[in-house]
Amino acid sequence: MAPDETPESPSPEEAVPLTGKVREKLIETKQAWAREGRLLTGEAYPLGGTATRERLPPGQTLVKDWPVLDLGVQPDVARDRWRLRVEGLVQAPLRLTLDAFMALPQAELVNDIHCVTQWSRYDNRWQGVRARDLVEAARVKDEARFVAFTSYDGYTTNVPLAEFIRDEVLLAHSWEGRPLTRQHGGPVRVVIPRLYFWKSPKWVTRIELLREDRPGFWEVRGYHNNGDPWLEERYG
Ligand SMILES: Nc1nc2c(c(=O)[nH]1)N[C@H]1C(S)=C(S)[C@@H](COP(=O)(O)O)O[C@H]1N2
Ligand SMILES: [Mo]
Repeated sequence: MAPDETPESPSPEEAVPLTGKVREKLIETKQAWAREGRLLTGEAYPLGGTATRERLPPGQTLVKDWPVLDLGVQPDVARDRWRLRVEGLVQAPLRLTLDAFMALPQAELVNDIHCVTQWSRYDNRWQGVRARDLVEAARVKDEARFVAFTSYDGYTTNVPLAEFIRDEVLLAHSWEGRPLTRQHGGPVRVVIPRLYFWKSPKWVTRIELLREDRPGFWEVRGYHNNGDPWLEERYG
């Protein structure tokens, strides 16, 4: 996709179609693995991610490089056309340009990431805006309980609001001091390190605060709705 073809940030009424040629075969394979329970070790740590002292979740292998995983479509989102909407159950909906986003309080965080396909990568240094600060700026309403994300490739995922506003959750624009590359979700991606990495949308454009949960792309294809790596919540 050429830079001037940045898709419009979708409006809430629109269902976002998956853009371009997604890798149907890959999606089918992953769905089949979910049905069969592949990759499960059966050795979940009973306390789960918020309390365990184990750094590496069960069944995971450490990698030094950083694999790229997505549906095979990497939208080319021009920096001046990127928009982030925060809407739904909020008193002050946001529609931010990248400049406005960069003007929010900035944070630098180091954390580990864990992909459901069994790789983990330690000590990723991100720069960006804390999810909590963003949610506060939008003045979330009391009845909001869940968050749904939409990305420029049409990908969706979901988390409880309580997971999203944890200290270590970030909307990252940079990694190791450099702007996040397109393949890893630039200009801006979400990073939710305590959950499997499919819960961390790349090329994010919309964050909706909801009363009821709304399962996303992989969640409706057999992946676990919560996705705690220490509980081995791969499939659900
Ligand atoms: N928009 C979007 N975000 C996405 C995905 C995707 O296909 N589209 N894939 C998810 C999955 S399954 C993983 S493991 C991580 C991979 O991120 P990476 O390519 O930066 O390693 O992104 C997640 N976020
Ligand atoms: Mo993944």
